[in-house]
Amino acid sequence: MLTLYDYLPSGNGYKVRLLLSQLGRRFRLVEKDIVNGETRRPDFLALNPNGRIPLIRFEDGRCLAESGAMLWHFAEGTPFLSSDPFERALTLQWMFFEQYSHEPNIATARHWIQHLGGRAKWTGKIEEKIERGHQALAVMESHLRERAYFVGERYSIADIALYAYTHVAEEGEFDLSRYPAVRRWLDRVAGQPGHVPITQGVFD
Ligand SMILES: N[C@@H](CCC(=O)N[C@@H](CS)C(=O)NCC(=O)O)C(=O)O
Repeated sequence: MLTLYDYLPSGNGYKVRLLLSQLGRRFRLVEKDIVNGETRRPDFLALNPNGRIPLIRFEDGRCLAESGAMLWHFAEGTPFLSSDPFERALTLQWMFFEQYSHEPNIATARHWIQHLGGRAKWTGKIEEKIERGHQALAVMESHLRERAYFVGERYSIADIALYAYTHVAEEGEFDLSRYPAVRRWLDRVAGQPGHVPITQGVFD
């Protein structure tokens, strides 16, 4: 069986849990407490030298890190990833946007506020994260004003990648009422068959 090393509040891990759940693929969950440095210990570093979850270990022992790589791998050949070359490139465009312009700001602000001491402790640093996070949300809002999904007018791994931290952005003190098209898209994604909430780690 597949093994997913993960930390349940992690949006990066949630992307993989959500896709596997929607594909009906079973996996074993091994939780790692990132706040207590469990991914920085030798046993885990032997699996992922980058010291981060999520990490997938396949039945044959091979490991795959990076949530986007996992989404791509598991979605290949399924309706969650287009076979059209341009739509595949657009999927990567949004996934790279998520990793460079969205996640480093929105996920980091949320992590600092929720797990690493609260907003006041990060005064002087968090303001830039909030400003850049809003810039990313504004890009999403402008795209979604005219469209239901990010690529090809249907739900795909581009939506999963962006949903993971957007739907919990308010935990990072991002006011989503400023982004009505994003909020409608969040509802659309949450209504997809097989949807599971962020803290659900295993199949019932
Ligand atoms: N680009 C990576 C980011 C992975 C990442 O930042 N993981 C965080 C949790 S969301 C982590 O494991 N942090 C623990 C640490 O750095 O020690 C991905 O998308 O999977």
